[in-house]
Amino acid sequence: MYTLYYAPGSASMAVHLALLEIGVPFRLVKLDFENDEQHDAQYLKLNPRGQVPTLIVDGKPYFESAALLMLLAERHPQAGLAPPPGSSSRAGWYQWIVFFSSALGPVYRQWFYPADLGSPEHPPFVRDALRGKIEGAWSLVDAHLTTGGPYMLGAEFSAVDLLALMYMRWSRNMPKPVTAWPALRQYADRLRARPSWARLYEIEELTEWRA
Ligand SMILES: N[C@@H](CCC(=O)N[C@@H](CS)C(=O)NCC(=O)O)C(=O)O
Repeated sequence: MYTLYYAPGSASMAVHLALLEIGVPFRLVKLDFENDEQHDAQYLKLNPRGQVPTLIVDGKPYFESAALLMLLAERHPQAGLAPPPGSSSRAGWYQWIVFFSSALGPVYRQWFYPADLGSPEHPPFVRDALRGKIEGAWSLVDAHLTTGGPYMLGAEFSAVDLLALMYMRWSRNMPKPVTAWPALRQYADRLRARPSWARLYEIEELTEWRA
């Protein structure tokens, strides 16, 4: 039985979606960021960064959303979240998972957590630079989907799409949300039509950007 430590709508979302897609039993532990529960001494023993997600697998804690997606896809091959090892699609799978978690993950983190860069609010030039990086990454994905869609790996849905969906949702209140790009809009709609998305919204009690 897996245990997922999560906060609604946060970086735990992709892992939560993967568990729902797989259909395996799991236990959820919600952390209250308002009360800074992610920095409780007990939790820091599981995740020394004081962040979500943390996934307990066979009694041991692991963190980093992209790594957890890969781990789950590998442990549950029947769920079809990863193409077969050694295939060319698998190479693309690695590429896009690392792309999202390196080109978008840290930049979003800086966008939402100015304190990470030492100030309560970003000065305009930092905000513009972060915005430019995020929009640049989404433009690249939009161009890729236009010729290589409908999913990131073409015809095959995979864990990459769950990671992309989480990051797409985070753009909803940004100056240019992903829905402003035509191929990304269709891609988001396609992924948001999956039953796992509706179930996630119920469990995490989310409202914004449902469909
Ligand atoms: N690279 C990490 C980022 C995790 C992360 O930044 N999580 C945020 C929520 S989206 C968090 O736990 N924030 C609480 C905090 O930093 O105090 C991942 O993808 O798992």
